[in-house]
Amino acid sequence: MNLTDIKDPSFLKEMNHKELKKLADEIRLFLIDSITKTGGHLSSNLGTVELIIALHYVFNSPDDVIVYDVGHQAYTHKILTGRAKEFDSLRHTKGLSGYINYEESIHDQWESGHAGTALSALLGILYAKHMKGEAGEGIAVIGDASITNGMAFEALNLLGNDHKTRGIIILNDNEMSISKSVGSISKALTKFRSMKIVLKWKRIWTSILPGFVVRFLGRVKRGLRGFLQRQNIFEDLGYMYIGPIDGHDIKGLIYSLKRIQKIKKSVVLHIITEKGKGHLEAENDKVGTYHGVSKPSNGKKIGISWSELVSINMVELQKHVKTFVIMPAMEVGAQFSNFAAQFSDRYIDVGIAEEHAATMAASMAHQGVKVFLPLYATFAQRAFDQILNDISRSNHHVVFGIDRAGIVGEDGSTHQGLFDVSMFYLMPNMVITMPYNAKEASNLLYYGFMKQKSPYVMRYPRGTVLFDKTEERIEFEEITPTWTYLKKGSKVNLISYGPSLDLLIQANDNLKLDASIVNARFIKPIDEEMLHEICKNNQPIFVYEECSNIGSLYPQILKFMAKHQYHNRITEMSVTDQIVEHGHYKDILKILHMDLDSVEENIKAFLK
Ligand SMILES: Cc1ncc(C[n+]2csc(CCOP(=O)(O)OP(=O)(O)O)c2C)c(N)n1
Repeated sequence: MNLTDIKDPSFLKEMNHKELKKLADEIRLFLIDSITKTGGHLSSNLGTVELIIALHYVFNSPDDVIVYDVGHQAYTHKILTGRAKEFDSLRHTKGLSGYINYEESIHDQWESGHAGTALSALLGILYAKHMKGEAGEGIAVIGDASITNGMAFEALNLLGNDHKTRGIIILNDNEMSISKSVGSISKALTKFRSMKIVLKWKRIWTSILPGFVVRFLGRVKRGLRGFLQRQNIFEDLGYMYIGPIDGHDIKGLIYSLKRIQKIKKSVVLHIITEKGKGHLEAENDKVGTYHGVSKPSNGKKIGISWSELVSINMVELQKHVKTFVIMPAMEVGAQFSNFAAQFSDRYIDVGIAEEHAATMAASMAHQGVKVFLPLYATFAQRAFDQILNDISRSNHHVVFGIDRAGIVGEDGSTHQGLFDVSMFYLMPNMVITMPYNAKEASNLLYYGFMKQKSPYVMRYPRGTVLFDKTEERIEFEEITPTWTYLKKGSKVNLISYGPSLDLLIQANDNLKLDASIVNARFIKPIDEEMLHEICKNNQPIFVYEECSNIGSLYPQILKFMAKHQYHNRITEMSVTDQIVEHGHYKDILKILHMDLDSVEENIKAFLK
């Protein structure tokens, strides 16, 4: 069938199992073809095709609400709810979002992007339905890694004990987070999976053995299932546990979901799926390379990612000081596999557990261990309290690598790294830095570990940085916690930090400004000495920050000027109290009026 003709999922109800299976094959081919062109979450979506078809076949969305944890595995849901024709714009500026998106469809009823929220959302939906007197089921799809999240357990704890509220949890178990799932819950799930072998053999027994033997083996199977279920954490928490079943068998999925419709209790349906199914490399990927793929680029990649640069530095740093790395589930994105392999005794992947990671880091620091905690800026938000209470309040020397700081591009509003400066700024004792280039990254990291005694943040963006790893060597130099001039001029002071400084350098060159360009690499605390020097020269001040300006550097400079009665003209460019959608980095800068043209226009207007 032509997938682009689909308007809503009602057509599925008329299809038989064979036709549904054919549809699954077509969707899978469509996904592979389209994601490899646009980029996007490949493996997770290839693993959920049959499940989502079965869910929309059995239930009636939007009256029955289907919630997807993270929302990165829901492309089939997008196709079945009429969005196939927009897939060529997936993750592009003003195009289809890569996640569940309220604006796109009435069938999208829970946006998240961050892992572990689906079960709390499910409870919210069920309680709201009850209060509004609305009929309809609530179904949450959650992966085996996301269900280990603290938040997921907080919701599991409540729903299982709530006998008036009935929710359906589909545990989509592919043994993978982005990389391999970690921890004892993952191990326990592996134990349930052994049931799958029993289930697989059933079809063979029934075809070759006499009836009385089949009946006997059926009893053994039920006994075995009963035994495993009794030992099952979900049963203990008050759920009916069903499974594990093959998550690629549409007929079996429909059978189980229909059975579940008749059960009054909250249910956990455990399905086994294969991440990347139908794409050979993605199926065999045990590292996580195919979890999300980028669109092919024809331009030559210049430099390496900031993540890789930091990871190379951390390896090199071990020659000077032993550090421990706590990694919350982002080994591949943070490019730490090499560190993990070389220093397995100084490294732990703690899973999707940012809050746990922060508190664990605090307690290791309290024991005198030097700890590195890499967090994507957006996921650091999850651990706000732990960072504030356990690290900042107690002044523990934890070094944070805040990755994907700034506009992240294609992942969009749930993933933008625009709030970390504000978040860390308000925390006492916290030092916040951002390197302009590769050399400065080495030095700031070295400073953070060797000179600093307080919690210390080095933030870096998603893009690339000039560094030739085949030619260049990492060398650490001692630096002072001060700002630097990239250039001294006499007409205006342009202040920024990180790679954004390049925009100011270009604007200065293009406009022939004769500006002083100030690298505020220590965002907190500010370099008061240099600020006095800058303010005393009586020239105007222009501040550029690729983050929310609420509680960022600019207001600190204003406070400093007010305190010391400086009256220089001053203005800024930054992200102002708003949500920033997905799209190409450069497009988003333009939309926000923060691109080079806008910088030049603003500076010209300011200096008139
Ligand atoms: C709070 C938070 N931390 C980290 C991530 C990054 N992340 C996105 S998907 C994912 C793995 C999810 O694994 P699982 O739940 O098993 O689903 P699968 O992709 O395997 O289907 C991670 C770690 C996130 N989205 N949210």
